[in-house]
Parts: sequence; C-alpha cells; structure tokens
Amino acid sequence: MAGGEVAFVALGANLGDAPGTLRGARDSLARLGTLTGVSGLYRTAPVGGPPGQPDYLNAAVRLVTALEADALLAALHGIEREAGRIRRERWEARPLDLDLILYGREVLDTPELTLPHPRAWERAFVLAPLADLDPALTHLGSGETVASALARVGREGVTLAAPEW
Ligand code: A4P
Ligand code: MG
Repeated sequence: MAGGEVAFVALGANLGDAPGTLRGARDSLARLGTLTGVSGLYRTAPVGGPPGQPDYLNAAVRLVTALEADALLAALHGIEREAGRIRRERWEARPLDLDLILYGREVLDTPELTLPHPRAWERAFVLAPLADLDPALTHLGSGETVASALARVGREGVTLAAPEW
C-alpha cells in the first residue's frame, strides 16, 4: 500500500536502564518508517510473571511502515536483541519487550504472530499509552474503543512518569 500501513507498537522495559533502553528503541522504531505518534512514558506495576519483578516503564508508538507484518515483527525482535534480551521464561523481567498491537486492519492467528494482540484491550499498561495516541481506536473484534476499555479495566498501578521522553 502506498505510504505504508499504520502499526501500533507497545514498548515495555523493567530491567537495566529502562528509560535509556526505551529511548533507543523509539529511535530504532523510527528507522522502520515514520513515527506519527509517541505516547507518554508510564510507570506500571508488573502484571503476571514471576513474583518480585521491578515496576515496568511502558509506552506506545504509532508507526507508518512499508514493512509487511511478519517483517515488522522480525525487526521488533531484532531491536529486542540489540537491547540484550534473551528469551527464557514467559512474562519474566526483561530489558525490552516490543509487542505489535495492531497492524492496519489485519487479523491473524499464527504461532508467530497474533493480530490484534490478544491481551492488549485487557491491560491498562497498554491501553493508557494507546489512549495518548488515539483514544477512539477500536478493537477489530469487539469494536470497543481504547478509551472505553481503559475505563472498564481502570488505571490502577499505572501512573504517568513523563509526558515527553
Ligand atoms: N507473538 C504473537 N503475536 C505477537 C504480537 N502481536 N506482538 C509471539 C509480539 N509478539 C507476538 O513473546 C512470545 C511470542 O509471542 C513471540 O515469539 C512472538 O512471536 P515474547 O515477547 O517472547 O514473550 P513475552 O512478552 O514474555 O510474552 P507475551 O505473551 O508477549 O507477553 P505479553 O502479553 O507481552 O506480556 N506488566 C507490565 N506492567 N508491563 C508490561 O509491559 N508485559 C508483560 C508481557 C507481562 N506483564 C507486564 C508487561
Ligand atoms: Mg512480548
């Protein structure tokens, strides 16, 4: 498609220099296309995973990219690796997690890639940053907007750390 597809990417980090890692990831994401939106930076209580994890920093960006969804996911994994991520346990603490929340209006369910991201509309640490980008954005299945999903799940454990970062 001319000009590219609109993708929403969620960023999370809870090990090491999280703000520095997230800034580096934001700059790497900008090289995959054009960033047309950057959310605030949120401090969030960990959801799931092993006990005793540090708080996360979370954010989200809107990216217009010429990459296909699978190539974009591979690029996200490359950026995670550059940040020193080694996959061991699901939901473990990590220097960087990049999740593809939406890729245009694509609906996909393969072992490598599920679109829209299946848990995004249930998680305040994704919804609060998304609401900065586009509160009227709708879930492709339910039609629920980001703003109403955030009102439904609540903002508990999620605080704005920095509007600009
Ligand atoms: N995968 C499938 N669909 C996607 C997609 N849309 N975007 C596959 C990204 N990856 C997708 O992911 C596991 C596999 O999912 C990948 O191989 C990819 O091909 P992962 O990043 O290796 O593992 P993960 O992140 O530990 O698991 P998962 O299921 O992605 O977890 P979530 O749902 O991302 O949750 N609490 C707070 N406060 N903040 C957080 O950011 N993040 C998580 C991770 C848990 N708790 C959190 C946070
Ligand atoms: Mg992930």
